[in-house]
Amino acid sequence: MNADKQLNFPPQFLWGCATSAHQIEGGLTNDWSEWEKSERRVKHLRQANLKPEDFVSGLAANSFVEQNADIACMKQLGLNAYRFSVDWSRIEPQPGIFDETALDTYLEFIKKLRAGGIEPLVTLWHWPVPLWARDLGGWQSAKIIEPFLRFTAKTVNYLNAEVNFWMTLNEPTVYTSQSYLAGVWPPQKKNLLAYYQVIGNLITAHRQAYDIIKTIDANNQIGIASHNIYFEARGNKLINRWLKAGADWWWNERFLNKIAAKQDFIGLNYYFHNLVHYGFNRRCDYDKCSDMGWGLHPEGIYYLLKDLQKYDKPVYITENGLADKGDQHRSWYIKEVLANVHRAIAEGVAVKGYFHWSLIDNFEWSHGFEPRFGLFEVDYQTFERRARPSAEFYADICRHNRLG
Ligand code: IFM
Repeated sequence: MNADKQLNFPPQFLWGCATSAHQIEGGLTNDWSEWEKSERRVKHLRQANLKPEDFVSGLAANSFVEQNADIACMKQLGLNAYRFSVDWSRIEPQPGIFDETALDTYLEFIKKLRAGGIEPLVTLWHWPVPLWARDLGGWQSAKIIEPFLRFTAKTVNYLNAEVNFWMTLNEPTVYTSQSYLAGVWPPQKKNLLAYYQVIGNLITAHRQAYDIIKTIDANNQIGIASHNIYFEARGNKLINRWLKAGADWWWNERFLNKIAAKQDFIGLNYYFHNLVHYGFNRRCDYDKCSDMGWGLHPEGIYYLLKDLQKYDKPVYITENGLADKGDQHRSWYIKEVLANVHRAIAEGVAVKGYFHWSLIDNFEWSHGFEPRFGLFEVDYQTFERRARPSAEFYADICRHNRLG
């Protein structure tokens, strides 16, 4: 793919960045914040010779307070869109009791975005749940659905005048496999039945939330963020093509198919390529790797976008990025990914926006603060944001709606 010539993007293309509440806001009390400090977690980290305090989200990037600093970063980049999530535990700290001060803070933030010409995309659930919802059984229990819908209705009604794009769920397949199959994330289960129960409850929650959000305002555009992996059949061998087809169905399509009638757009989060053979290969034997050892394979996004054409819906790339503290590969990766996005658009895929993960450094879940995904570096002592060189590279693209 030749990314060196000038490539123009369609008019009204959304150029954004993405973040999530638990990873940047700070000061949250939810199932994740409790788990970060739990005996089991602390013991595990100590056994691995790691300092448990480096893995507690705490004040994170203090973004709930540092709204203006984050908006200044967006303006420096020339963004016209921003994807972020609200935190359920902050909005509904007790069942049925809503904190309107928290909602007002989100509303004020969104109004500032709008005043700066930045379109908000609001994610309702990006993984943590309130402690009282955890105690109902979390997403494993169907009892969580009604409270989730209540929270959805309250939040959407409150913010609706300023928001057109809603995302109900972030990466349901990642959450479910990490939390209920691999046992890595809270509640650390390794249980196939629980896994299926959670998937089922998330599907129901999305479908019903879709109807609620549409009833509040028929113009609302609603989707989820789907974490799709580019599975490539090694050597294009028949057996590997079968394996690929199975993996595509299991990981990329199953959830999207179940909610196909209840989504106005598809949100694609792209990070991984996987060379499929008798095993599944995600090792870092690529030319370039992120600080997390994830192989960088920009072409994968082209194939995933082509695959999404069958849904006949607009596509927003709601996340794509890398941990790269030294900013060695970020500009190259953005350039190559966008050249591949452009190629898909030229071949008819209705891609309407790109959101880089992430605006600023953030708390990377079980990996703590070490992975640095930000176009802006965060000093966790002072909360100062400092542009990495790739921020200027991305800004040039956003300002001109053009690569090169
Ligand atoms: O940080 C995460 C985000 O919360 C969900 N998508 C992948 C990102 C990088 O791992």
